[in-house]
Amino acid sequence: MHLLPFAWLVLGCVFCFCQAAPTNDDDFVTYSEFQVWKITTRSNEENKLVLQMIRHYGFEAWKDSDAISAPIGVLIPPPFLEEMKLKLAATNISYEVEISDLQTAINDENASINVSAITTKMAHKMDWTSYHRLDDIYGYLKYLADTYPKLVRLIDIGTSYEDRPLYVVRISNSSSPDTQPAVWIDAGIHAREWISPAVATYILHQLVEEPTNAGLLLNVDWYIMPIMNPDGYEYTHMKNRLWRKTRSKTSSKKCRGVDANRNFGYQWGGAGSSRDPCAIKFRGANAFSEPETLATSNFITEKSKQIKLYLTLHSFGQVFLLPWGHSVTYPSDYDEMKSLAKNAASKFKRYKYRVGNLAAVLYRASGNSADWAKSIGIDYSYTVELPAKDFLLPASRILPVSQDFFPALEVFAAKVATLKVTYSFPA
Ligand code: 0X9
Ligand code: ZN
Repeated sequence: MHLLPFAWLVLGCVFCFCQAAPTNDDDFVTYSEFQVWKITTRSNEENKLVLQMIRHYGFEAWKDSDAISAPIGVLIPPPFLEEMKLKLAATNISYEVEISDLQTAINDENASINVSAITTKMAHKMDWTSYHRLDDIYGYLKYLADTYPKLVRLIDIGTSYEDRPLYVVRISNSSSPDTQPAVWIDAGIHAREWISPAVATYILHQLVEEPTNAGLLLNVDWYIMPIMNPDGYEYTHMKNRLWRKTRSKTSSKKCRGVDANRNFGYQWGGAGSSRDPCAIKFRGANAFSEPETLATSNFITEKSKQIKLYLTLHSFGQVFLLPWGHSVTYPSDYDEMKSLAKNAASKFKRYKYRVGNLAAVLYRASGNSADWAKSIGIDYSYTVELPAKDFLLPASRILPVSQDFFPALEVFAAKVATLKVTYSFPA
């Protein structure tokens, strides 16, 4: 059943910072006539007023920055469009309609599908001109491991809530892998941020299949997990394009899923996370309640002497975020972390990124993965918000975004290659 716009009225709390929640979780969610507005406030008072309205109606804010000057993106269901227009006009607050019909934008996003690979029995179906389903992505990982056995190992680190495998790809040209310093990259923690797994698989492709990048493998191992939340990812393809969380059952019968980026076990439960299972930033019943975050953290912990740099890919915002995210405080080596990120960001030609502390630049996010990685002693830990205007990004932008991002890895690899692996020998 497609939920018609008027059904949102009947459902009562529609968007209450909650994930769009159809009555039946198997329903396809349409965003027909939903709009995304960019509201710009000019003073503290205006900012407060807008945030109050968002809270009052239970709308979802797309990037609710703490900074007053930052425009607030708001997802507005059709029944509230007129009322919001009038309210903003009455208070003289300006806004732009960024997306006038969200479902059309969703339909257009991934319009081009890779027909050639489907019809011509290629070894894999991966390309970077469309967003792919999980099977294609996992098929590509297997293809890489089969085709380049000396370089690539596919590591199954566990299973998701719905029993899908969780894969990490190790790339190493060392005769004794696991002894070199390593870079970790993960993507797809948030299901709807499709550009993130797309960039992660592009990175895999470049590191493994492009001989001119061999220098990046000198003295450095790579661990890449292109999809940390495969259940959520599939759900965004099949049912609800804007799903963010995992798909686990919660204490609430009507609301599923945990925000995996609030579920890591460092400062879990603090500011910027919610105890409400229906909230979009639901932290889970306890730290690492999700099989996805638990398996990932176990794997990283096991390799924590080797992994020197943790990079987690999100969208959107064009920013490198540094710990801590749980509060506006800074690790003692913040300046060192920041200067490396600035160097990396200086490689970007097309899209300019900001570099800064997560809580200061954006908002607080207790239980996020990058804070946790830093807390277990990984020297460099970054959250990257890739470029996009919002959570949708036309597939034609996958390549430009990926190509622009890739050179940053040279800076990271060069630094990591100079760091020593600290072994803990058994007594
Ligand atoms: O809220 C989040 O989890 C991130 N933004 S997003 O729009 N991609 O959801 C920002 C915080 C992430 N911070 C770290 N992982 N350090
Ligand atoms: Zn995210």
